[in-house]
Amino acid sequence: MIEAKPGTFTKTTQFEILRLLKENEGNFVSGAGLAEKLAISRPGVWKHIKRLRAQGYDIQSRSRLGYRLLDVPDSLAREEIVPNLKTSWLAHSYHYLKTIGSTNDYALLLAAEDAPHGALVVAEEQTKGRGRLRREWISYPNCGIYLSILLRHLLPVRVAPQSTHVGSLALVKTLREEFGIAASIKWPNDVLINGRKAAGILTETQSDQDFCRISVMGIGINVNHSREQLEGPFRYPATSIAIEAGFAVKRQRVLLQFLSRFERDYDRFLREGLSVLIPEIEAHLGILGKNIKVICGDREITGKAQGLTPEGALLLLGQNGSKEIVWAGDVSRVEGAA
Ligand code: BT5
Repeated sequence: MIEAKPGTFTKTTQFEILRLLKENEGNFVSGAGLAEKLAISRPGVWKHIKRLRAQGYDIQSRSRLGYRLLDVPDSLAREEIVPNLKTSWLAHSYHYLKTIGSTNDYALLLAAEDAPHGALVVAEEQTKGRGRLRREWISYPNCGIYLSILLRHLLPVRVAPQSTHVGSLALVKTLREEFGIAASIKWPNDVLINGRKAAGILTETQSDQDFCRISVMGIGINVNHSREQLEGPFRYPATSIAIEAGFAVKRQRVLLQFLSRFERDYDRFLREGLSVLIPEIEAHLGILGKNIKVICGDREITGKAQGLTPEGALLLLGQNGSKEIVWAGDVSRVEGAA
C-alpha cells in the first residue's frame, strides 16, 4: 500500500536561498541581495529563512548585515544530498520522504511510473519497513537511513538478486574507509559491526520467465540509534554505527559515501559479473573459516564456511567432508561470536 505519490525535482526558492548562503559560507549575505537575486520581496526572504530554521538550519540574522549560515541539520533532504553527489547516474532522481510505509514499495511505484535507472528513495522513517520473508524492519525516525535504489537492467533471473552482495560490499567499505569502523559482511544480506547487525538489505526483483528488468535494492542502516532502541528482541543482536563508534555520525556523509561506492561497484558488476567482486567480498566476510549453522526454509545446514562461489552462493564443508552450496538462508550461529 503506497501512502504518497512521487514528486519531481524543482529548484525551489528555499533551495536557492540555501545554495547562496552555502556559497558564502561563514559570511553574511544581505537580505536585499537575496531578494534581488531571487526576484522576491525581503519579507519573502524572511519567510523562507524562518522555514529553514524550523527545519533545523542554524541561520544568524543581523540588521544591516543580512543572514549567515552557521550549521546545517543532519537531514537527508534533497538540498543537503543532491548538490553533493559524486555519482553519474545514481540518486540524481531523488525522492525524499519524511515518512513512508516502505521505501521498497515506493521505489516499485516509481518503476511503474518510468523513473530512471538509479532513482533513489530515502525516508526519515518507515512505518512498514520489511526484511526478507516479510519480517519487520524497525525504522526509528531521524536516526537511521532507509533507502531503496531502483535498478533497471537486463539480467538473467538468477543473477539480479546478486546486487545484494554489491550493496553489502559498498556499505562495509564505506564504514571501514570513511569511518575506520571494522564492519563485516554476514552472508548474504547483513552488515555487522563487532558481531552485531547494523544494517540489512532486501533486494526485490521483477522478472519475466528468463530475464529481470527491474530490481529494487533496499537498505536499512542503524546510524545514530541508542542502545535502548536496539534492545530487541531481534533474531540477531543489533547495534548502530554510533554505538560502536562511540560518537554520533553524520548520516549525510554515510549516504553520500555509500552511493559513490555502490555506483562504482555496481557498474563493475554489470560489466564484468559478480565474480570480479568476490575476492573483495570474501575479504570482508566475517564467517569465513568458521563453523556455522544456516537455516534454509525448514532445513538446517551446518559446516565450515569456506568461501563464495562466483555467483555469491556460500560454500560449506560438512563434518564428513561433504561440500554443500547454499544459495540463500539465515546464518544463525557463528562459532566464536557473542
Ligand atoms: C533484512 O532482512 O535484514 C533486510 C532489511 C531491509 C530493510 C530496508 S529499509 C529500506 C528498505 N525498505 C524496506 O521496507 N526494507 C528495506 P532479514 O535478514 O530478514 O532481517 C530481518 C530481521 O532483522 C527481523 O526479523 C528482526 O529480527 C531484525 N531487525 C529488525 N529491525 C532491525 C534493526 N533496525 N536493526 C537490526 N535488526 C533488525
